[in-house]
Amino acid sequence: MALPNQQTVDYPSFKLVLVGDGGTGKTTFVKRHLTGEFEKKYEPTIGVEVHPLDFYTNRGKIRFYCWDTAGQEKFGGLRDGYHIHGQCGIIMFDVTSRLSYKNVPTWHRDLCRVCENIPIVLCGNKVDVKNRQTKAKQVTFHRKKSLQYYEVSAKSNYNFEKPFLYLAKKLVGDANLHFVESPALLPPDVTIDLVAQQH
Ligand SMILES: Nc1nc2c(ncn2[C@@H]2O[C@H](COP(=O)(O)OP(=O)(O)OP(=O)(O)O)[C@@H](O)[C@H]2O)c(=O)[nH]1
Ligand SMILES: [Mg+2]
Repeated sequence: MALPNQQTVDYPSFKLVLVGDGGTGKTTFVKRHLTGEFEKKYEPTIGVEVHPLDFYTNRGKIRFYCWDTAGQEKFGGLRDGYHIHGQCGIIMFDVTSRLSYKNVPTWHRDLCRVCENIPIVLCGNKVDVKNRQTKAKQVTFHRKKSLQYYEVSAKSNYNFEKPFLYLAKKLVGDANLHFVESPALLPPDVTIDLVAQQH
């Protein structure tokens, strides 16, 4: 059964699976793209929410069907069942929660078990927070597994397009692909002071 937001489109579309611990900011990140809003309240995702995210590139429009899955075990629903036919992935952790980084290998293993050889981006979210627990140089998992790593902040919009651009390049097979028009965003909630960040 096709849901209204899953109707097929006449431009390339890809299923993107978004995983990571509960509270790392997956839903917030998706909502930023969809509506430009920043959700301050934490409401755990139950099961999965699927959202189409469109991007304009120099080679035309592309769509990611973003499967925003539940990080909390008790709300996991079908879990691995949501990974089926995934064409790319984002694994998100929270740089203010050491545990969420520690759990990255498990999310990676579970995703790769179902989707072999898909491009995956590791995202360390909430880099706007001054007291981070996982510093950039402590993030090494992606090197062993040849994933791309980006530091992001759904709150400040920092690097918010980077994961999508990386995946789009891989999926389309064009390293020169670029986005031509940014989706409208509300002004960021905070301005990020990168110099003050301890990397
Ligand atoms: N400071 C800061 N807070 C953020 C950022 N992104 C998300 N948050 C907050 O983190 C909390 C959790 O966000 P969610 O997006 O609901 O987390 P989730 O990963 O979808 O969690 P589950 O659905 O349970 O898996 C919310 O209170 C957000 O406001 C960020 O970049 N910076
Ligand atoms: Mg969520």
